Amino acid sequence: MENYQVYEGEFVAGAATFGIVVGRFNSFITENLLKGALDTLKRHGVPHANISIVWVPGAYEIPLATQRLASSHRYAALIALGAVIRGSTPHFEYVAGECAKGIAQVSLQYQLPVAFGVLTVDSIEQAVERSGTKAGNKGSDAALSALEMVNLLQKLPTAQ
Ligand code: INI
Repeated sequence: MENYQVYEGEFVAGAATFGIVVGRFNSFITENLLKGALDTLKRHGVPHANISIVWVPGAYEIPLATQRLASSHRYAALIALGAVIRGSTPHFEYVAGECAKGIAQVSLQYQLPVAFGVLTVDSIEQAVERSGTKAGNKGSDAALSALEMVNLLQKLPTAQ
């Protein structure tokens, strides 16, 4: 890779501050996503004082709280955690879709990493698998991507 400029983030937190927005709906799942995210941040040296946790009613409310945190300019990255489980209701499509779209908008609007740790699954079993059992913990994965993106953005060139 000689002569290329290659940019890649490392899992280095430094003094970075993190905001976590977590949906209370399906809290038996989201509490485990939160545990995973906190554990990962802690293992990478982020002190408790550098982490804010915001609970919202459900995934639909995550974008607004995320936007508020982003507009405070106090955080190096945000982590969105939630569990949208399809079940038998068409509600799923609206909640999951608006949540994902809103989070992406906030991230681009504020040029801020907002990690997407919102499960969108067909069943409770799948949600359990992805929140700390056999398919890992998507809260931990989201925290890792937040750490990586914070570090990457510190390295990437900005407009002069
Ligand atoms: N919220 C979730 O976080 N997960 C879900 O699975 C869910 N379902 O299925 O309805 C859900 N609904 C609530 C929604 O996020 C809002 O809190 C509610 O509609 C009030 O605005």
